[in-house]
Amino acid sequence: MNTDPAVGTPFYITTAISYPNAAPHIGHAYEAITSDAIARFRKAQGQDVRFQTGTDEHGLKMAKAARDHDRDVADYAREMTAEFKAMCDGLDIGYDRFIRTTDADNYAAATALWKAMADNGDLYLGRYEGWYSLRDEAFYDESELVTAQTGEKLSPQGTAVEWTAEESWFFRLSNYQQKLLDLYDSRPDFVRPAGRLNEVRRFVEGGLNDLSMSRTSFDWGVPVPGSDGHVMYVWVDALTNYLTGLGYPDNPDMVARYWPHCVHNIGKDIVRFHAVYWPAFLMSAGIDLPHGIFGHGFILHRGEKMSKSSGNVIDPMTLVERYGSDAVRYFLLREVGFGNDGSASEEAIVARCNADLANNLGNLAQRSLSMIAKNCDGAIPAATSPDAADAALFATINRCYGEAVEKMAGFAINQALEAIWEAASAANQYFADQAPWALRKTDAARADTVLYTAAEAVRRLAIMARWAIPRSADALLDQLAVGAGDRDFAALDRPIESGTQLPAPNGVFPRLQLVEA
Ligand code: ME8
Repeated sequence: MNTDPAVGTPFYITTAISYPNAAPHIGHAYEAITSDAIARFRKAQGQDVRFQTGTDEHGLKMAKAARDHDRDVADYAREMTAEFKAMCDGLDIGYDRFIRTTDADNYAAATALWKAMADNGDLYLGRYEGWYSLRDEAFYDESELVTAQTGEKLSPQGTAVEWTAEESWFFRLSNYQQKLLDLYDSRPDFVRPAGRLNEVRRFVEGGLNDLSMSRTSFDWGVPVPGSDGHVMYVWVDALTNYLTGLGYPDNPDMVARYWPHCVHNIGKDIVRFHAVYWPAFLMSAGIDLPHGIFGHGFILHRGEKMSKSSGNVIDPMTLVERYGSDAVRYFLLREVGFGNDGSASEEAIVARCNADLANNLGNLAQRSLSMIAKNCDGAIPAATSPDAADAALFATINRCYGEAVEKMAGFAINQALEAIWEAASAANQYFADQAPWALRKTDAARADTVLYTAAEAVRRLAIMARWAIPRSADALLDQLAVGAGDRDFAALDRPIESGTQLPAPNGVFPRLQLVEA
């Protein structure tokens, strides 16, 4: 599969922006980690990458959360946003911008987008009467609702809905049905994985109602230009964030550079907003469409949906404190098929990380580097006695690297890691088979060569895995005295030099112990 968007072009990846109505949960962490991993991988490939995440601070849900906490909504949003930022920092999320929808430039961008849609004749004033879900911040058609056992009407996502009647601006979404269907036909990769495109297509084929675009019953939002008392529907200024981050409308060069190569990494529950409403808004405003949308799955707790009422919400920061950021990152990236739902638990994190990090990559690094420290005065030995086993190991590592590149081009993150860990296992097997501790007594030149090969394998593996486990990979590369400019994929072809003096080794991947809650 080709790299998509191609490595030669710029690349822009965005997370959904989170509602900071409550503390971040592991689903938020998962989205930030997967986006960060993709961004880091492509940077390592030499691609010009931009990465944005942030918070979605307007709307009724936030206003209600602040009221429930007896707080001023702007203060509450600021305070809670700090928790999302702290989560990103704790997980080494290397965003270029953390955007808040309350940022002044997002107001300006949402206003510009609104005016462009109005100029195109797509906005009109009317009266909304229908169902609204506060949890989803979504309007639902009567026909979409389901009836709970209690007789209560619920949204298709199972959330409570309330009857809403108020004056509202509308967007002529009904005019975009055919244009959207044409889009899905001409660009089948616009929504991935493919199953999610089918869902979207069915929804659009079922007919589109015009969309209520403003609210009058509260004022926590971006004012509708020229329409006192109306604030924009929260999804308007929320979706706008992606363009705001590129300087829209004042920086057309930046927009032109990144926007056509943008991938929105979002959860499956909000695909409709990104694959239906958003392209329709953009078409209306005369703005190009992003490259596409990736709808990832949900993280479940031991197979169960997380909810505050069940008390099973996983706090990502607790996991980071207990097991470290790379363990949380590695577990989620490796264990969950990107696009599918996945299950998390502390037992599973400990098991996966001990098997792959401590016992595999960590074991190889620890054993080879401590032998170099002890037997070679801490300097990389010379490889004067190479044989077929060394060449075979390097060939395996190269093949696995090629596979990882191919898998990442199609966003198959977990399979890319699988390939890289196949190489790590091969390197461990090589070390065990060659037994340099025994060779030391019989053939010192060959023992040195094996240690050289092992150190070089650790170097390549650390570079190959750095996008997933940046902290540990950098610690390994520090131990190999690899300079900061020699840590991208281009450096894979620049082998470590014999004679390089190494710092004293220390274990990078501690064996994790399950912390009893
Ligand atoms: O939807 N597992 O915000 P949000 C994986 N503000 N991902 C999950 C998840 C889980 N258990 N729970 C939620 C919003 N997510 C809007 C987005 S974008 C212009 C506006 C994902 O805080 C969810 O699918 O409810 C979404 O992509 C993201 O977390 C933020 O969810």
